[in-house]
Amino acid sequence: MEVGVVGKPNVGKSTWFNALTLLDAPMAPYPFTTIKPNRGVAAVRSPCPHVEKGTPCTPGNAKCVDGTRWIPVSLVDVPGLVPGASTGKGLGHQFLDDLRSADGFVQVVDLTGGTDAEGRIVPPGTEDPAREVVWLEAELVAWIAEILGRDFGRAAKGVELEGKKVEDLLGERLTGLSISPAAISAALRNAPVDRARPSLWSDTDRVEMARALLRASKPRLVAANKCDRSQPADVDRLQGEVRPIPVAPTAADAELTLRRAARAGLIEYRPGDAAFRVVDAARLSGAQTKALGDIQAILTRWGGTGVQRSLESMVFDRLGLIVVYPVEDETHWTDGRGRVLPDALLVPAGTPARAAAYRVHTDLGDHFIRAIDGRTHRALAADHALEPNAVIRIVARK
Ligand SMILES: Nc1nc2c(ncn2[C@@H]2O[C@H](COP(=O)(O)OP(=O)(O)OP(=O)(O)O)[C@@H](O)[C@H]2O)c(=O)[nH]1
Ligand SMILES: [Mg+2]
Repeated sequence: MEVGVVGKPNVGKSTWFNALTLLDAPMAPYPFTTIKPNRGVAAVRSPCPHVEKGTPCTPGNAKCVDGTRWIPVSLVDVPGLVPGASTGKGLGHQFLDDLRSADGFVQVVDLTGGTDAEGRIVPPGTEDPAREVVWLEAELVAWIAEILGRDFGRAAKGVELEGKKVEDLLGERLTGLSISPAAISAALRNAPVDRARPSLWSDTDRVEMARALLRASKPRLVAANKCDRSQPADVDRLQGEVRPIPVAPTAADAELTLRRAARAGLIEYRPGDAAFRVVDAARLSGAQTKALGDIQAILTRWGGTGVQRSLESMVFDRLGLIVVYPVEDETHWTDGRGRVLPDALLVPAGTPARAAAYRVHTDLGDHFIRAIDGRTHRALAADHALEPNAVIRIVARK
């Protein structure tokens, strides 16, 4: 599972990425600071079941802090896209291929309207961030249309002659793009194209198909960044214009400062919170005290920096993922070595028990007999849809 961070140059993509991963991807107030993709691991919060059990947990992949699990999520931050990237403008769109494995996109926009389409600084309010959401979609669509191939019609002719389905050809062409067969079928239903005769599709049809594929397979969320220099009304206006894509205000710069200050031991701050505590005011310089004071005002005005929340909204609401905890002992919620709730997995809501078993190990999926619910101790069949925060033991043939 991976989330792609996209948008035009100089809007704060790398800052948003660094704030969530605490990495040091280069950031600067001019376009094309990022020239090759940055990959890193962020985390989303979920209540840990150890609290209801009353036993401390022994986390493996996802640390637990005060009853909250931090579940890892991969991010990829790419160079800025400009209108016309698909025809080679800016850095072109060759790096879009680094987004192939992304399951969804967070588009960072400059809510202040203070950067032009190429990422140059302009007076606030000059640009309309809603416009970049529209053209960025067009660029992503052009990218997918290119992957479908200009020879799609010719290839489809062969498929028709062999009596095969267009789904098969689409699946083949889209390999490695993290698009499920279900999403391909949904896109085919929604695209205004003649499903029976793909060999007759025009270039426009191919682009419409690409648009339907993007919409069916890659959930998006707009991070309205630099909200520290904007008003809540700006968020409402943007939301009104880009519906149904949700908009979340973010102050990435403030979040990055807080996380680095917390790492340096200067403050206590839990990402997502609307406040922090200075550990020792005497250790702060005058400039640091002033900067933190300004940031506290942002937190108070916006209820937090919004960065952690925007990622969680992407993961839980848009990608529809839930957390499940596989264990080997359904009474004590332990693995074979006695570790309590060692693993937390992110899976799509509605994942059947057997599919979750596959996520743990191929053998467990292949030899699946049943799962056992750690709370009710009831047996769950292979097709039973798991609940959020399920604790399950998987019983498999030896
Ligand atoms: N006011 C304000 N400035 C921000 C915020 N986030 C980022 N910036 C500034 O925006 C500028 C660009 O940030 P980057 O993170 O390099 O932007 P980018 O989108 O990765 O840029 P490219 O890699 O060039 O496409 C930097 O000067 C940041 O400090 C924010 O929340 N508020
Ligand atoms: Mg960047």
